[in-house]
Amino acid sequence: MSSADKNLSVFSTNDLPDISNKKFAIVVAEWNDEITEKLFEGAYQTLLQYGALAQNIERGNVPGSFELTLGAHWYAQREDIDAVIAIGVVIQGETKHNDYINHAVAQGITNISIQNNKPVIFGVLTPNNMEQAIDRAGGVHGNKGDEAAMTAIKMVGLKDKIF
Ligand code: DLZ
Repeated sequence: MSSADKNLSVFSTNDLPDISNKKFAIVVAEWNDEITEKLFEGAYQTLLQYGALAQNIERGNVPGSFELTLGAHWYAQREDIDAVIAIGVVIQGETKHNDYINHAVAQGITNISIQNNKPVIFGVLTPNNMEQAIDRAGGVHGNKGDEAAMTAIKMVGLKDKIF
């Protein structure tokens, strides 16, 4: 039985919203900036491509991915911002440093998204090496910055449908 047969209200993310009046913040970690710049560019261009206005997109840099949570929280607290995209690259090293950062940021972003009741998108790469990062920043596996922006757009649309 299809959803239509069941008379269900289905809030699908397939219908992309008009985002010409939506505001986005992109928070970018400066560590591994040769990669985070490409992710930022992918996210920024995708927002423009789907109708966001340049003046409605703000960017804030933070030193490293660990600081993404607080940077994103500051933007998420602003009423005029509809969604935040956090961009970082944490490359596996010889110690467990990357694990601690990744878990802290994933949990932190989840928390601030819920606390602020708005999409805060996890645009953080967690590759084993630089090659894997390059592959995901405009390489053979696409650009994860584009995907982060698409996720933001879809969640903004879904929120408007639900509330
Ligand atoms: C310290 C550190 C290390 C070792 N590696 C990365 C990394 O691969 N990616 C990244 O975004 N940041 C890294 N950092 C910096 C931390 O995120 C953070 O800025 C510092 O621990 C200070 O809080």
